[in-house]
Amino acid sequence: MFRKVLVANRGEIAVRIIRALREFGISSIAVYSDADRASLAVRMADEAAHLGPAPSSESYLRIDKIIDAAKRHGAEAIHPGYGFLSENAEFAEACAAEGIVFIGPPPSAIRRMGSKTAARQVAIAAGAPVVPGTKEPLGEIQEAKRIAGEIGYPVLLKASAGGGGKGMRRVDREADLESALRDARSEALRAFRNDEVYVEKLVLEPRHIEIQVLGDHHGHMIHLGERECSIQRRHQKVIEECPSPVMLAHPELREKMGAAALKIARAAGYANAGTMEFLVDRDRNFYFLEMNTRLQVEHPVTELATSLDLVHWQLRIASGQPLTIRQEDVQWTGSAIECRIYAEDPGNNYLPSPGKITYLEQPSGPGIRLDSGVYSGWTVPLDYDPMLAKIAVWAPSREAAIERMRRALGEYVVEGIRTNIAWFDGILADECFRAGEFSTAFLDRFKPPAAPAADLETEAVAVLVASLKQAKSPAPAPAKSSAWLAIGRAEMMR
Ligand code: MV4
Repeated sequence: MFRKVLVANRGEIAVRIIRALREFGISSIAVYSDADRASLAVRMADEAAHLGPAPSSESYLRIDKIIDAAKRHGAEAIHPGYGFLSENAEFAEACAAEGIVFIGPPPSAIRRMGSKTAARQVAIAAGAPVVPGTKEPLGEIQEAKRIAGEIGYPVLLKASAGGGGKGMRRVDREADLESALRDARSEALRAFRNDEVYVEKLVLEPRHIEIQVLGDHHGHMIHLGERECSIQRRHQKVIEECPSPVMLAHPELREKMGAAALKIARAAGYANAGTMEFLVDRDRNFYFLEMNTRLQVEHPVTELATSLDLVHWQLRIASGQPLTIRQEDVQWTGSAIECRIYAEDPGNNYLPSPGKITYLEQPSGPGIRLDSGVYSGWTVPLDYDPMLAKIAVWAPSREAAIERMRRALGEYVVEGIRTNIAWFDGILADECFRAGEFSTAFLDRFKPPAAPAADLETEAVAVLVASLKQAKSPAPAPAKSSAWLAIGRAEMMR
C-alpha cells in the first residue's frame, strides 16, 4: 500500500479522500489555491501544497503544478477526486511518466470512454443496448436526414466530445434538422473544440439510472448496483438514491443492467471505480448513454446500501491488490438517499450564494452521513462549484429513509449564506417522489413552494406557459402536485 498520497481536488471530496487515507495509515497531501488557503481539506491533511491563484485554470486544472507538488512532497500516488483533472487522460499519462500512480483507470480507458461515439461503439461491440442512433459522427446534412428519417423523429443531436447535456439539440421534424445540426456543431466546437455530432432517438421522460462498477488489475470486475439519479435540474443532480425505486419494484432489472455494465467495462479495458449511465424508459427498457471514468459525487448512497467503501477499494486496486469481493458477496440492504447541499438561492433563480458561513449546525444521529467541506467561519469562494456538502441517510426502508432525510435537513443550520436546504422538503413531501414515480422531467414542473412575493409576475408567466404547453401536447399532469408550477428549460425532454 502507498505511504503518501496527494489529493488533487478541493471541498468535500478532498475531505472524503483524506479520511480514507488516514484510515489506511497513509499520509495525505492537500493542494490549495489562494481561495482555499484555510479550507477544511488543508486543515485536515498531513501536508499541503499551494498551487496558485483562485481560478481553477491556474490551480486545480494545472497538470504541471500538481505533478510538481506531488514530486516535492514525495507522493507515490494521486487521487483526482471528481471534476477538475479526474477524467483527463493526459493527466493520468503525466502521472505515469513521473512514476506516480494515478488512482483511477488506465489512460487508454479514460480516452476511449471520453468520446461518446467511441463509448457507444464499445457498448455495441460488447452487446449492450444503446439508444437507436449512429455509430459514427454525422457527415453531411443529406446523410443526417437519411439517418434521422430511419430512426424516426423526435431525435436528439449530441456532441461526440460532450456529456452532461451540452451541445444537445432536440429535433422534431426534418425541416428543423439542418439549422439544428449547424447550431449543435458550433456549440460543440466552442465548448469542446470538436464539432463532431451524432444522433440518437429521443427517449421521452427517461429515468437516469447508473451502475457502479469496480475492477482490479488482475481481470476481476464486479458491479455494486444502481443509483437513481433522475432528480436533477439543468443536468445538475440534486437527489440520488440506492436502490432505485424501479429496482425495488422490479429486482431483476438490477442484474440485467449490472451484467450490461460489466460487459461494457470489460470491453473498455477498465479498472478501478467507474460508472455506466443508462436511460430507462417507461417500459423499463434500458440504454447505455455514457461512462464516467471517475469516483462520482453520489458514491455515498452505494456505500451505505452495500457497506463497501469505494475509496478504500480504489486505493487497494491502484496499489495492485486484488479485488477480493465476489459478485455474490455484494448485498444491498435498506435504502440510502443523498441530498446535495448547495450555496445557492432557490428563491432567486438558484443564483450561487458564496460568502462567509457565520454559524453552522450539522445534522447527526443514527443512519446519517455528512460529507462536508465547510466549517463555521469558512468563506465559500465564488470561484468553484457551490456544492457545500452532501447529506446521505440510510434506513431499513425507502419511506423511513425519506423521513430520516427530512429530519436531518431540519437539523441543518447554515447562516451567512443562502442554501437549498429548506427547498428539499417540497420534493421529499411530494406524492410522486414518495411513490417513486418520476423521471428526469420531475423538477421541470416544480418551483419552490414559498416563492417570495416579488416573483408573482414570473409565476403568472410560468402558469401561462405551462397551460399553453399542456394545450399543445397533453403531457401527463404533474399528478397531485398542483401547487407546483412548470418552468421552462428541460421541458424539451417531455
Ligand atoms: C438523452 C435523453 C433522451 N434521449 N438521450 C442529458 C445529459 C447527457 N448525459 C444525456 N442526456 C440525455 N440524453 C436520448 N437519446 C435525455 C437526456 C437527459 C437527461 C439524462 C440524464 C439525466 C438527466 C437528463 C435531463 C434531461 C435530458
